[in-house]
Amino acid sequence: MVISKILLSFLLLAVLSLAFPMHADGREYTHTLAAGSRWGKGRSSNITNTVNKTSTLALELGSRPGKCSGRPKLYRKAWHTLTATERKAYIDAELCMMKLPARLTSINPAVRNLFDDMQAVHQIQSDHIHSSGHFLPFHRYHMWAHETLLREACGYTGAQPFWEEQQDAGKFALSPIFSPETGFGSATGTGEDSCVSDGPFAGMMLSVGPGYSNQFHCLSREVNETASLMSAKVNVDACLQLPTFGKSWPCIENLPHRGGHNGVMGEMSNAVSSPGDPLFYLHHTYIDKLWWEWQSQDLNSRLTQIAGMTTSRKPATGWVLATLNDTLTLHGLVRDLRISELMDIQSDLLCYDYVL
Ligand SMILES: [Cu+2]
Repeated sequence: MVISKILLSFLLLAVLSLAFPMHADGREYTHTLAAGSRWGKGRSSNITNTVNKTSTLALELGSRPGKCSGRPKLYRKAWHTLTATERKAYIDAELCMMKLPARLTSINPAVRNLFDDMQAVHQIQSDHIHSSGHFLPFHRYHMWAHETLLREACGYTGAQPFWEEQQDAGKFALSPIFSPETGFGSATGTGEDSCVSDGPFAGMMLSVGPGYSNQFHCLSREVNETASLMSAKVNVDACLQLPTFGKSWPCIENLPHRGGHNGVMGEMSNAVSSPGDPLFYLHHTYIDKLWWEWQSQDLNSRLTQIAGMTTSRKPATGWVLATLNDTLTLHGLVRDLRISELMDIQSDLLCYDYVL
């Protein structure tokens, strides 16, 4: 059993490294889908010898007393467990975000609405929020802001759902998340550009992206099951068993994180402009859950563990180590936060939890 898991893991990594060669600078941004802009950057070689423990995470997750006082905690659930009514409420709130006026035309004149604002704040910071110590904290912050805006600006009363990707690995196209009736529509779009053509986002056009550009283009998807295998449980387990943030974060970023992005392809595979696909928020909430599962194994030490640098490339002035004191910004969509304020999802500020 253990041996076969290890073999499977080696096999997966071998297949995937062939399918997704790493780029020297980690990412490549081109304007054609075929040419890629896929998530790259590999530091995955250190994970293959750690798959021999079974997960005991479920026992350790859950509420801690005395936290989140004064208001009800939000329980984030997997999309496939939501009722049809809950799914509709979430999609309706997302559509509402797309109708609210933009706030950040000063940082990107292409934004048309609040949904675009959320894409623009990711686009403009893409270079330092990926392949850096800020990767997991920034995206936790971005997901929390999304949830907060859905609730405060659009009257949504639920929590931010996530996509439990490991159970769909290798068969993304069959996931209920792509249902045209109760999900996000088209696993693979139509036409030369693979434009999403059914479901609530059928015909959706984006004005931010692709990549760092701002060109009117359709929301595209083109599920790739070779890439979606990167989201396999064996990889997730391997990442969660790594002993330090400095080891676990790159593993999460390189395997399940890339699996979700490149498995969906289209806009999702663009490292810079991927929040143009509403699915982005369910994907990154899942990635946030994985980080929390890792933290939950030893909260005493892991609520304060950070590692890596503040950027993905060496600045002219030299590398800077990421610290808990670093401030992250969403350009005023919600207030700036220090990484230390983002470490505990059960704090009074964040106040959410994951339902397994
Ligand atoms: Cu990102």
